[in-house]
Amino acid sequence: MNRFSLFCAVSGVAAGASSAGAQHLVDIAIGQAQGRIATGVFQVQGVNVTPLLSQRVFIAEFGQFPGFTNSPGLDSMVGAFQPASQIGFNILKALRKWNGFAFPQGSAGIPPEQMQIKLGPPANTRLTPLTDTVVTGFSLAVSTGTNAGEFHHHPGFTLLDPASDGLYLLELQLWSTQSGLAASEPYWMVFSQNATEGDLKLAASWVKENLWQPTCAADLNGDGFVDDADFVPFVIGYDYLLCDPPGCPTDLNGDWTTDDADFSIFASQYDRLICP
Ligand SMILES: [Ca+2]
Ligand SMILES: [Ca+2]
Repeated sequence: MNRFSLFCAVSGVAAGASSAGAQHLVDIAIGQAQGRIATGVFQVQGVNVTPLLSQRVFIAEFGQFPGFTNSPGLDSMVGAFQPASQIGFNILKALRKWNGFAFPQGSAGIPPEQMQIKLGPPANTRLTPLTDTVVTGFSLAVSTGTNAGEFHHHPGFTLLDPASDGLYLLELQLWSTQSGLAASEPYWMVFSQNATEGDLKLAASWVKENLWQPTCAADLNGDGFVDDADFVPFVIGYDYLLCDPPGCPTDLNGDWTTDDADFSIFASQYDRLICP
């Protein structure tokens, strides 16, 4: 790729992307892709913000209050969903605790502590199960009026006693009451309770490699193809180099930077065009 084509790719972004609106850059971006809800992150593209719906592992840190956080929240672009429809979540598995090497997936890896997810009235409270069973979560409304079609909420996550320091893993899924819109693929949130940033990143990379196992990570907008629409955000991530919370779709090999190693992966998937 020569510098001229890089310049064209980047300068085309500002003209083509939609208005930034009021999205929270640190939130989990959600939208529709290939007939289902998809998760990702927001990327700054010039003066605009665009969701990259191709991230399924997110990091979070307790501590707004002890054992509590409501960040990242869930946010979409205006018009992303049917106004007044509801989007809810499911807890897909029991909580897991990092053992320094892995989040063990057997029952032995389930800690005695549970995590609470809550927003609004008491009925909107759920606890992680103590076995690997699905817990149907509560749902929240997609906006009407000025920001019609935007979904932006911040459920609170509380680690209950006997909470201890370390890293916890939550496996979730989103669903919608919008006709014809299928539930999301599973996504994962890795929570730090006084863990180091290095350990948090190590654990999140483990989840990507062992649980998510993406087969077409270079499809950054989640449309099933790896083409020029993905090259534009890849170049922006490459120029920026670093990854920010809650995740980094352009870091294709999970080392928390976007560099030449990721470009090699991107190029090989770009040549293939269609995701497997
Ligand atoms: Ca794509
Ligand atoms: Ca990388």
